Amino acid sequence: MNRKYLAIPVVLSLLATGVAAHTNGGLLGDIPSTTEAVKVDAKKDAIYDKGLTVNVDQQNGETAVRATAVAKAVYNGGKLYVYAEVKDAEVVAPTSDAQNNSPWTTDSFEVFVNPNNNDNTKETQQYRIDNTGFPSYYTQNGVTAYGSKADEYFSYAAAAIDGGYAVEFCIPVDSKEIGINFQVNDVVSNGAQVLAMAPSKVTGKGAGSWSTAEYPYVTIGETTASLPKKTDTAAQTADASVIAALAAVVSAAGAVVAKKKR
Ligand SMILES: [Ca+2]
Ligand SMILES: [Ca+2]
Repeated sequence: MNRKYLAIPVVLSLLATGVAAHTNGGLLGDIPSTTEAVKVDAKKDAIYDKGLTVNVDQQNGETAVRATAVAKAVYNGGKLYVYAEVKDAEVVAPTSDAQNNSPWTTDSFEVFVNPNNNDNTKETQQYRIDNTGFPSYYTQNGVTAYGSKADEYFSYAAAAIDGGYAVEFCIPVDSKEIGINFQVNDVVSNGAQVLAMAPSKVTGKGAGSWSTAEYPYVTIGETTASLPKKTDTAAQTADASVIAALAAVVSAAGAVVAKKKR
């Protein structure tokens, strides 16, 4: 066969692989857009229950998962809000040294964002909050911002809850589809560490922390989410009261009629 023609299927197959790679990790769903205000305080705003839910319970490598999390996400005006509750049977208070020099060795929760879902690890951004609310932000493109230096990149909060801790993120995102990964860092007092991740269809378990091509992905704002308006609730209550009052009047009138018949 002519070499020129032989090359065509190879090129086509490479193109096909390149085009599909960003979606190979699997679609977790749509993060709905909302106009409801969300407060970054590590308390679950009601709107999160209408958001996307992701179980962060997949092992990374061969070590069985211990701590897991449930993350919920909504999108409002260019900001991705993530609220996660981490179940961790042994929450270890981080040292200042760990926070400032190796924050990945703390009991903490991470969100990785590949902003254009293009599998380019250099564009991937790592957002972390430890169980005391200490933030860290990192890219493989030369940015390391721990503690208050992270303020220019995202907003954050953490709180202790029964059986673990809760974290909440507000992350600027300006695209309709992102590669995303969630990670629980679980340390125990002897210093050992176990990770839990979001599910990846590439690995059948969790994606590697910085293996951006293994990340699952989400769409953003294809759906919307809202809460019932408070005025509607008040009106419904009022309607119910009126109906009850009318029913009482009718019932009373019926009683009068019944009395007259006697
Ligand atoms: Ca909140
Ligand atoms: Ca732990």
